[in-house]
Amino acid sequence: MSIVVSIPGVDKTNWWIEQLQALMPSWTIRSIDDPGDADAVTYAVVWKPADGAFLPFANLKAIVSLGAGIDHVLADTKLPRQIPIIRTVGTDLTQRMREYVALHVLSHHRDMPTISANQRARQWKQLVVPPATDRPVGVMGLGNLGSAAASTLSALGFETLGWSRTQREIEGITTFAGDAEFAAFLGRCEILVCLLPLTDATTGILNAELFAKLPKGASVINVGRGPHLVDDDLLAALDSSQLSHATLDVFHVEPLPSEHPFWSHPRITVTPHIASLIDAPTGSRIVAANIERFEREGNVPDLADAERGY
Ligand code: NDP
Ligand code: OXD
Repeated sequence: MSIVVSIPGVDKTNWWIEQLQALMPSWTIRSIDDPGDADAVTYAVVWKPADGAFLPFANLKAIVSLGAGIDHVLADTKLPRQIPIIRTVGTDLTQRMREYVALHVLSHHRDMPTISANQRARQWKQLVVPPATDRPVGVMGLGNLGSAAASTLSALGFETLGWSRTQREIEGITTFAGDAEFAAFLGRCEILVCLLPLTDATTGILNAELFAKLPKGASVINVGRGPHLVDDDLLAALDSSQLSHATLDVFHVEPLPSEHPFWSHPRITVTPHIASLIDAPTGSRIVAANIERFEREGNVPDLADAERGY
């Protein structure tokens, strides 16, 4: 009965091993780089595992993604496709995402970037913006995180819209579904939040064509994944003032390379993939509970659908 942990960075790996071991004393929990008896390994707990990371483990029962997204697991070209993938989600993840989305939507809504620039220039300019009730904000992706973010925005008073693959009903949110309703949704979003999973269908979805469908001067917040965004299309849309601002938490390459133009762009806010992180003390409780339940029942509610890609 053994579990391997694979997370970039020795300190983080050790942090998770320590926390998990305390909760699961009957299990042997080791780094994937020093797994001991590979045949005894039945679970792998991972964030951005190396390509082929699972090949040594013939008796894996499940792979645990240390996050809501499973794209980093599916990216493995040698992934044993039949192994179930368990997502790690929970109230902390949802709460942190609610906070991040509220913070940045409010910042766009009240034009904080301009107010901060005015302060640096010692300029007293009173900007008048509409109340939130007259500011339509759209959330792409209405899953665990998107629906929580949308409900938070609605509670703040924003006119809130949401778009998903299949039709969803969420109190206080005007919902749209699928390709057929995408343009109608986009046409109303003055602030657009991307909380989609990364799949073949959503890669590159934040592109020139989409930006052109938003009201002129709209802003974009990408908290999904870096490859949702076509970087050059964003820069062009900001240059032409079709978009006024973007907040980006996720990038094609992370950490964002120091020479990347996003770092110094006056109308881009960069955050280092911190919208909603899972910490080991809380996250390990969710991981341990999921593994123990999977052992007992062969299933957990947080199982991802690898065919669907999320
Ligand atoms: P869920 O799987 O719970 O929800 C995904 C949502 O996206 C669903 O509403 C789904 O539609 C919708 N969706 C999927 N594909 C499409 C499509 N082709 N067209 C329209 N809608 C689509 O995911 P979570 O809410 O838990 O997480 C979403 C993503 O957020 C993660 O995959 C990850 O990439 C990102 N994330 C980022 C973090 C950060 O710190 N920046 C932290 C955590 C997650 P339907 O409802 O019809 O299935
Ligand atoms: C996640 C993330 O997928 O942190 O949970 O990005």
